[in-house]
Amino acid sequence: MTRLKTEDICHIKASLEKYNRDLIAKTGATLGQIAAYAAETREEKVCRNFKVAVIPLTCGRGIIEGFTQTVASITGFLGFNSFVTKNTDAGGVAEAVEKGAEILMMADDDKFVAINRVTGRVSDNGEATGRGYAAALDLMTGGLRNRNVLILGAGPVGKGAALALARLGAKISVYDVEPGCSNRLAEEVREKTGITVRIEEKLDRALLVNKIIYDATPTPSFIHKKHITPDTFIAAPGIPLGVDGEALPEVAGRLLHDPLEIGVATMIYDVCRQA
Ligand code: PYL
Repeated sequence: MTRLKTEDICHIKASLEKYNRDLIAKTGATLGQIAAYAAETREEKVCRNFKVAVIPLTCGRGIIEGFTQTVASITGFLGFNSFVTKNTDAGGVAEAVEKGAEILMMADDDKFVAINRVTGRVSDNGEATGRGYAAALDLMTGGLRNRNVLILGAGPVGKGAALALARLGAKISVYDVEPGCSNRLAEEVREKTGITVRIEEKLDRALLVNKIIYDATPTPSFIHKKHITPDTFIAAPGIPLGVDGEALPEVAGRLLHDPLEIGVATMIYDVCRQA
């Protein structure tokens, strides 16, 4: 997982309205509707009475300037009363509870989680981001049932995507620089969904024959103009973007990519959806 930098996220708060309009143009759905679809619920069945506290954690490589404020701006945009605690770490958790927050969100270097301390629901950013982008891709393509989708990267996001895409009825193939990771992903998908995942070993060939691509890698600029056709669709939660600068204009209208928005929206709907 790529560690975000302040410059990756500092634009988000001010451009949420525009980003939401972009999503509607590409998928026909708002950020909230995409998150509701990914959380297998509907917008009106999400309880917005829960108060959300985002807690800065100083452990490991420490605070990312703007990270917790950006997370709170996304949950606020979705209608949740949200705040960033003044205190960090344990003090922040105590402050969140003392201020009556039912939803606690926090990230260290390895995990970013949302916790509903009333219902006990927990959502993990990696898995939620994978599922959120699968939902958005399904909407953008008009439905993935019986269509081939190439997943690049068999990490937590790629795995979350594969399980969600399997449930959407897509035909899945996966490529990872570590073939062992692809095998493990395929094994888990078969166990949980009975769906067979095809393992790709040649990246360039896989990119040339697949029209629907899911980039869950931290690798920059490996998807080139030669890989793009007028009916290419790309979901790219991976940071940095895998589509290179020359190819970007060719696919911009059929590309989904953001550093936090779809993942955070799916997390908060996961833990706030009514039973
Ligand atoms: C959760 C993001 C999504 C992509 N990369 C992940 C990342 O950058 N994780 C690190 C988050 C550290 C946050 C820091 C803070 O400001 O509280 N502990």
